Amino acid sequence: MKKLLPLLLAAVLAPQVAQADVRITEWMYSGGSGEFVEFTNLGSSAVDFSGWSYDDDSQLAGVFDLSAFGLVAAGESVIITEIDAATFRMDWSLASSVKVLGGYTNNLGRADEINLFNAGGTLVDRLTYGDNVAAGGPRTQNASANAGSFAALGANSATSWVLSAAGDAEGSYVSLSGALGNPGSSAFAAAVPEPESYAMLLAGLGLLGGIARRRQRA
Ligand SMILES: [Ca+2]
Ligand SMILES: [Ca+2]
Ligand SMILES: [Ca+2]
Repeated sequence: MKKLLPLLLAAVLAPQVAQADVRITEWMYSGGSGEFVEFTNLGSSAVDFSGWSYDDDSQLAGVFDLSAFGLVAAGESVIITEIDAATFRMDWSLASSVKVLGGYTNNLGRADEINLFNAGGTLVDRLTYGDNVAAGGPRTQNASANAGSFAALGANSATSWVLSAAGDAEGSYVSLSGALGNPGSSAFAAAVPEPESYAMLLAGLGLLGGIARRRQRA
């Protein structure tokens, strides 16, 4: 086990980096010019969205095709919204370079779920929320929500998410239609764990291994 652990970790960590680093980074279920969801590539290399898809709480891969996002650069945030892309960009004063896919019809509700799938149909990230149900989380009506910490990203814990506020770390602002949010960027894109974080993770696992060995001896 002592020798196997580093090999296992290397095998598990290496191939997953490219897709595991794409996260749901913002959502608003109602208000403004229309609901939206933002995905951000928090990794250090581009991710090809060909064949990737989105669905709400029916959890089906392939429902809303995200292929048109193409190659999403490291740190880039992309958006899906129910209205058309041009209207969304105008409302939020976004540059034409910000990738927006409009016209999805899943219609996120007050209690719902955001599911992101890769080309193989494997779930990449999920966020289940509902301020009026057990899942919890903020009510994202006319204000979007952002993960309260880096650890909250990908954790599917809506209660760890916070509403956008003017002057927050995400640079949230009021859209022309009066909604509050920060579509098109994520403050967490600049906070990707560095290699030393992985070293800390490995050290932590080593510590656990040590505890397990001591228990075995006891
Ligand atoms: Ca909605
Ligand atoms: Ca729904
Ligand atoms: Ca954002």
